[in-house]
Amino acid sequence: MTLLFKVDPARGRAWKALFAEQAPDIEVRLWPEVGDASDIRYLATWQPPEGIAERFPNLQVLFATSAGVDQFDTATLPAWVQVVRMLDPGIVQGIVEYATMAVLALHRDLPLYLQQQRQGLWQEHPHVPARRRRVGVMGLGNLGQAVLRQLHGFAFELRGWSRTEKQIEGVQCFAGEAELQAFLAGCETLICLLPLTPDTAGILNARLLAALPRGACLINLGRGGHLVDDDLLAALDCGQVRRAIVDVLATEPPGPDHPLMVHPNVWVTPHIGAVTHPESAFGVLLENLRRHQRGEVMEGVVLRERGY
Ligand code: NDP
Ligand code: OXD
Repeated sequence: MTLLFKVDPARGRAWKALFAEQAPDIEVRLWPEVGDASDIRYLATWQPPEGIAERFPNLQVLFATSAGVDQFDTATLPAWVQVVRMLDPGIVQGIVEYATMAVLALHRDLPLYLQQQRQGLWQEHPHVPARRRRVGVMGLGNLGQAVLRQLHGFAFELRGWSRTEKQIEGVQCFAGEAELQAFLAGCETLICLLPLTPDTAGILNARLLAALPRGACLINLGRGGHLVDDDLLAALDCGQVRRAIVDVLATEPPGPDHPLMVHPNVWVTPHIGAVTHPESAFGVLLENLRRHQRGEVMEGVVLRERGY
């Protein structure tokens, strides 16, 4: 049972050490030292190599080391290869921290106060209590729901949107295209935590932004492919969107003069919303390997026809 990691060298060494210590029966190899490629049953990676099917004829499971799997072209994989996304509790923690930081920064007008400080200005603005701020989350999966649980503690008025109907305590839930406009109409701060699929590509566009209350804020933690950059820039420039915080861009890294990088009302971070740490992710990966070895269903299996 050989598991190949194609990850950065430091993380690769950490994964290998964890397996050697806690699951020595699983042989771990680190890319590019593949050895006999026909031994490889499991591949764990963020960026897959070209031609997986031809290169690893006995591959059974492709484990993403990320929660998102849009970087994999599943159409090129044989039908028997299962694709599994990463359900690392460390990723959940990272996204909850980032989303909370971003929502609170916008709620407490931090960008404005920092700008004032640079201008030497000591000026207070009216304070709106959290219970009168409406925050919405697109994507009510592992991450979206964890973010809502945390925000519930601050008493924000919460709503969420997903493909299928949900019931979440303290959250007004909306589902599907038919309820999207009604959902958006109550999002003064909108957080995108959707997976990138053919259905969600470009979803953060002019039509969607126009459906938000005037002066709303956007936080994109999903993928750069969700956002139509020019539509956001136009919405910022006309005041429909007040501020945006984006952790992901369609092309990463962007050039230093990317219009979102230089816009005064946009904060950009370099895709650091969450980072997979071998220490926190090891338990879930090992449990899935054991499940697969026992012929059981693994956690986080991607449904190819759904794209997530
Ligand atoms: P999940 O698969 O657990 O949840 C996805 C959610 O999106 C589900 O609620 C699903 O609806 C909803 N959804 C999918 N397609 C649609 C659609 N067409 N219309 C409406 N809702 C839809 O994913 P996670 O929560 O684990 O992760 C979400 C994404 O977050 C990842 O795919 C990745 O892109 C991004 N991410 C970003 C990180 C960063 O560092 N910035 C880190 C980690 C993840 P339903 O429940 O009905 O199926
Ligand atoms: C992920 C990410 O999907 O880091 O895990 O973006």
